[in-house]
Order: sequence, then C-alpha cells, then structure tokens
Amino acid sequence: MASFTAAFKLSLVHPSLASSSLQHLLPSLNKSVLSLSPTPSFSSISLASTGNHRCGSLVASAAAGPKRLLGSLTNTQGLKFAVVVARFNEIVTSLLLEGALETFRRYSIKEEDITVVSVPGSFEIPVVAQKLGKTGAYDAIICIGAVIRGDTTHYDAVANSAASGVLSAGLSSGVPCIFGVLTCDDMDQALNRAGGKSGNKGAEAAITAIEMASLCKSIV
Ligand code: INI
Repeated sequence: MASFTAAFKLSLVHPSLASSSLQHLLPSLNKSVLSLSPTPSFSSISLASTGNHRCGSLVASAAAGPKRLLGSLTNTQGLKFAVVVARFNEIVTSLLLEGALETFRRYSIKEEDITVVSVPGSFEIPVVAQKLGKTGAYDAIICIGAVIRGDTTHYDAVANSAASGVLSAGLSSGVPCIFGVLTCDDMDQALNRAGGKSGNKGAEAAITAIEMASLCKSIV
C-alpha cells in the first residue's frame, strides 16, 4: 500500500485523555510515529503517519518520552543563507568568510542559495542582518566581523553593540542570526581563530547556521 503522511496535533487537558483519544485515530493510520509532550496543564500530542506500524507500539512510544526536535546537518536542500561580513580588519574577516563558504560547500549548500553582503564594520552588521531577516528570504543569517582591542574603549562599544545587535536582529526578525564576530585582544588571537591553530570561527558559524535553519524550519 502506498505510504502516506498525516500529522495530527492534539492539545488535551490531561495526559490520560491522550491514549483514549488515540485509540480512535490510530487504526486509520499506517506506519506512525507518535510523541507526547506533557506540560503541567496539558499535553501536546503529535502523530505522524508514514508507513506500517502497529497501534500498540505507537502508544508505547507515546509513553517513551517528550517530542524532541533537532536541526539536521544533512537535509540541507532548499535552505537559504545570507552572510553579512564587515570589511574592518578584512584580513581576518575574509578568512572567516572563506571558512563559512567552504563549509557551506561541504554541506551541499548551493552557491545560488547564499547571499554575501558587505558592510563597513561590525557595528553596521545588526541593522543589515535585521533587514535581511525581515525579507523572509533566508533561513539563517551569519554575521561575520573581527573586533580587535585597541588603546581606547571603542573596542568595547563596537564589540558590545555587535553582540547585542545581532541577538536583537534574530529576535526581531525571527530568523536565526549567528554570531560570527570575533572579539580579540590582538591580531594574532584573531588570526588563530580565522583558520589558524584555533580553527575557523566562520566555518563553525556556518555549521551553526545550517543546524538552526533546519531546526527553525521544523518549528511551525
Ligand atoms: N569595527 C570592527 O569591525 N572591528 C573593530 O575592531 C573596530 N574598531 O576597533 O574600531 C571597528 N570599528 C568600526 C565600527 O564597526 C563602525 O564601522 C564605525 O564605528 C562606524 O559606525
């Protein structure tokens, strides 16, 4: 028999009502996966039918634990990304960008699904990330910059603004904005994190972006 997919979401006032309600639903389904997420006042039951399983095992799996969501790193098809990259300390940010793009390639993200946007400095990243997020065209946005401590407190202002601004861009747009802005004491430290002995934080940001894009797509 051709397999089919059906999903039900039931909100019940008490977990004990869940299994009795499911007794009526399950016989009409093939190969089903069920999860039960109790909260203090109600239970949310998601039931997805995808093939041939017996109803009994479904009820058993309902009792096995909460519904769990985890972003995929392999099912990346169709995901769209923007990368906002600051030109300040470009010797560092270009390496971070290359690390991110190389990682996207390795995880089978197509070039046409990636938009790279250049901004003057890390301070300018958040407003652009927020605008990109609000277009609805991207599943995640990577923010890349390098803030390197100088003799003045300018470093702290730029570093703090970039961090809180990227957070707020993500919250206000609802699109994950990944913080790939290095905040370092000196250029050596920055280069170590841009492909040197401490890895490439741009590459790490790309992996985080893929996972978050996938995760958020599954939350509807
Ligand atoms: N921008 C950076 O991205 N990194 C820095 O280290 C930095 N420092 O130290 O000054 C920096 N400043 C520029 C800033 O991001 C803005 O472009 C500028 O203030 C104009 O708004």
